[in-house]
Amino acid sequence: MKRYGLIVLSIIMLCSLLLMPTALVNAYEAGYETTNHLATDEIVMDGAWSAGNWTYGSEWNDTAVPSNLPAGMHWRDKWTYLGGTDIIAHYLIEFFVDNTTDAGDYFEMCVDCQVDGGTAPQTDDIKIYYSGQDNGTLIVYQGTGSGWVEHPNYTIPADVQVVNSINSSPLNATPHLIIELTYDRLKFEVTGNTYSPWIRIAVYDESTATLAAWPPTSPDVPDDWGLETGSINPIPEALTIAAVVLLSSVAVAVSFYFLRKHPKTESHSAGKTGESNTLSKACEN
Ligand SMILES: [Ca+2]
Ligand SMILES: [Ca+2]
Ligand SMILES: [Ca+2]
Repeated sequence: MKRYGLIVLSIIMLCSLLLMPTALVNAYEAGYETTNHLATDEIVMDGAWSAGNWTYGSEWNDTAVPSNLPAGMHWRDKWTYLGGTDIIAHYLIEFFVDNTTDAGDYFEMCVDCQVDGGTAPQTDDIKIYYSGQDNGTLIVYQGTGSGWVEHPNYTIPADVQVVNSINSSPLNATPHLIIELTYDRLKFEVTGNTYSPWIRIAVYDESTATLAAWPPTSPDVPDDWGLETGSINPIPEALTIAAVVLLSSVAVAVSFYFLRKHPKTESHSAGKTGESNTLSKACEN
């Protein structure tokens, strides 16, 4: 009997050890990460890169660039204090393939406010959903444990605001959809201790039936969203302007090399074109 008990105890301990990594590692979709820095400048909500006297030369240069951005889509974010203790999050989303204003266009951002994941939206999870364009319909949803219902308590634009335009930008000279989103973190109780929620951002163009999502996962499965790590520090200028200068220098150096070493005798392939980011329309609310 004693031996039997020891065997059972050993099996339990072994199972505990095997389960431990799952329990300890707070998993999000691997490879999808960014840092949300304290803004150097507060944005102008006009759905475009606003002209102005910006510290880093433009409205959205004081931001990090997320890893693994999908082809055809770009987003970045920063945050500000507004009137004391409120934490205001600001997002820029650009969708290069969409230059049409369609009723069926949408943008959505899911936020796991308490970073507890799950296979379905929980009550701490929100989804900011904007359909159409140009004063489109903006709704904030809250998880129920199995799906989404409209959040019972929010006001526009005090708690959440979305403004868009079809415009050119420093990221792409061809006019395309540009979205600016601002929302009050404390209103929706986003991770009060760390301000590092899991999030998912997606845009859909009805005209081309193109969905681009970061990560390319379901809006209904918090376990599969990416990580946004909040930082109380502004992004070091060295990581923005200097990085652009460095990349430009490398591009110039590479161009110079090929011009010098391979005059006329070789034709260089233009390279692999970007893969289509046309995905099936995974989920429409
Ligand atoms: Ca702006
Ligand atoms: Ca469109
Ligand atoms: Ca959650």
